[in-house]
Amino acid sequence: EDGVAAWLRYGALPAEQAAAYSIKTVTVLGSHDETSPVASAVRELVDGVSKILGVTVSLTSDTSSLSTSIVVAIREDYLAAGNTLSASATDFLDHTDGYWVDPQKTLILGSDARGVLYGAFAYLSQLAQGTLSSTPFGSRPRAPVRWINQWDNMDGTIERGYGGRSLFFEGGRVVEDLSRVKEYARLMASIGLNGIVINNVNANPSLLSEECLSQGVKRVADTMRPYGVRIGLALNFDTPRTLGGLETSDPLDAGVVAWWGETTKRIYNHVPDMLGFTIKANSEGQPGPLSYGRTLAEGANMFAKALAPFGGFVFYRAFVYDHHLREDNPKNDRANAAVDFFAHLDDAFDDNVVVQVKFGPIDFQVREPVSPLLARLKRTKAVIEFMVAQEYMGQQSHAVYLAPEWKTILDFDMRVDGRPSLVRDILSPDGPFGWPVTGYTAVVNVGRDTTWLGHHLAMANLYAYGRLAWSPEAGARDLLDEWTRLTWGTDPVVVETVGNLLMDSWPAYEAHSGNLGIQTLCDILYTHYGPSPASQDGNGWGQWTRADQHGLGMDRTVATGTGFSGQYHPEVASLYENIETTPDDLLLWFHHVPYTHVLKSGKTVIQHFYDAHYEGAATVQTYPGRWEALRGKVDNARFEHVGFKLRYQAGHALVWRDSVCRFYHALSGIDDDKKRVGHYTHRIPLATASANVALEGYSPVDARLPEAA
Ligand code: BDP
Repeated sequence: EDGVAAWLRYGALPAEQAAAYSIKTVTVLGSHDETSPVASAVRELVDGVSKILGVTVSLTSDTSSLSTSIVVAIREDYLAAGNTLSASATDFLDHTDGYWVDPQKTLILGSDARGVLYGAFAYLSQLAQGTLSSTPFGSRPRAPVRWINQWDNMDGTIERGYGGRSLFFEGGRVVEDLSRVKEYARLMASIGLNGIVINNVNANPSLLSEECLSQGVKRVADTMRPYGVRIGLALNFDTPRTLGGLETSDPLDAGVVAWWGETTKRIYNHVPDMLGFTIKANSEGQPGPLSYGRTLAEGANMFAKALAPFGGFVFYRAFVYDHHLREDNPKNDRANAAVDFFAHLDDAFDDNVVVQVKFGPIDFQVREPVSPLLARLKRTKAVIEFMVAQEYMGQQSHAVYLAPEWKTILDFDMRVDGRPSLVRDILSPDGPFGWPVTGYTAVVNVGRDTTWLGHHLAMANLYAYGRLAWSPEAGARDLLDEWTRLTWGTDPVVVETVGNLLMDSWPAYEAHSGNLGIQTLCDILYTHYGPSPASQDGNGWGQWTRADQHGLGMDRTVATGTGFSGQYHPEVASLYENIETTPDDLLLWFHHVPYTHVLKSGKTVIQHFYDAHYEGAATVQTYPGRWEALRGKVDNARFEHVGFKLRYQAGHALVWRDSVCRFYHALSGIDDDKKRVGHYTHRIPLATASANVALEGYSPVDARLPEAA
């Protein structure tokens, strides 16, 4: 198997289990054209049930043999045919996108067309996992916004993409063959995702050319619509100047306002159900309203007004910060930026503006506290931004299952006004702020590789993201087991092995890449990949570990530091302000301490650093052996692909361990109690290594570090 089918491979059930079903046909009530999600649901059921049960299932309009048919309907059509609904079914069917499945009657109902499709996928998922019982079940999403942000460039590259070239673009235009885009829409719908912004937030204005819109963007929207997936576009703030030939892009300039009005109308001509725009402005060198002396709200509202007649929304990213070093201002802290820039504008945004907030205050690090902005906007709606792309977490060369990290964010209580305010409740219309439009976005970097993400195991992250956006209270392990059964088969050994390995993976990555809240100690200046603790300080992009020979960590307290902890509501603020109550895993995020500071575990910070790096790397060392247990239990092609990646990861974890330990050993001058640092167990010094493969066109160079050469 090559992986393209991902979790929709519909593996056959063992014959004795399949024999328990007598399904022969699919029947639809009501009439639906080919582009309706109901038609997609039917196609999916015909294909999926046939493969899972090893029988030929077909679509029928004959209603005389309903006992062997799956009946599919939108609630209205079901009622119009003289049926009634139980109260429990109504609970789910009263909500947009909700569904109700009665396996005994093989009945799948949706509150709307999309709900029918979600119900069909839920039924197929349980059927394929072998977990379907006769008990009826229903579900409905906690939030209306369940989106993806692709960072695809029009030249076909993907910013932070590690799974091949773009599915959407090549050579400055939308690709001709959109078959993978259709497959992507199927995958999205199967986990409840309903929107996608198809281009990079560092946006190319030429996307808005008439040719690109009419020949390309429209086709993408048409391809994804039958799966209930609507598209949005990321815009470049300066487009009126760079594409429109105007002299300015000032959001209060009448000509600029008119230009965006016209442009928006042009887009809706081609894509009448477009979601809206995602804007990255005044961020990392991108122009924005501040460049014209206007407020961020004035900038956002300009787009909002252009979109309002069409019912569209502006997703305005809160990722606004100054990336220049301000050594003269010790309180300058990138973590403060989102609240500093946005909180005071809470009353200033139009109703169809949604602020898009990265989950942590910095940038998708291996550990971050929740962005305080999520509890500081009240009138203004917000969505959270996660990242399925593992930009800072091994970039899909490493297997790192991210759902446990996302759960630490979603389950966190922000204590707004002293009351329970879990992040996952804030991100729901029935939450404390009652935002009618809120929910989830994630940066996803699927590409043309048959693995989608470059690593078969990385797909667990995409799966879990979609399922959490629908049901944020779901458990990370439960979602993982579902994904494994669907992707690798239902053999309990497979489910157990994959599950245990991936549940170890985020803690292990944190342990060997930057623990105690110091964040991912990767090369911070561009690649964001391998270890580079030295690059963290002395630049404006960095996260400032503030490490010197005495200690490390960033003092973000109100009393003596950058004041960041004061951005939270009082109970959370005092938790982090006080070193005694700050959890160890965020200690160095909030406090600067000597290397000899004693943790709650009784260990010093530096010894914990050494131990965690060795333990984390040791865990990763076990992955190839654990994976080996699956030989013959999963298909060979995917088995080998993952095995290769895990062996690479095991090696790279040692590079991480040694690089970070050696750096802090040299800086602190404090020895490892266990005398490991500097001894590089399991590593073969380059000087003694001999090549066992002939590499044509390469010649050896002396790559030893200067002191060793
Ligand atoms: C950073 C990425 C950069 C993105 C930026 C963003 O390194 O490539 O453009 O985020 O979110 O993490 O805009």
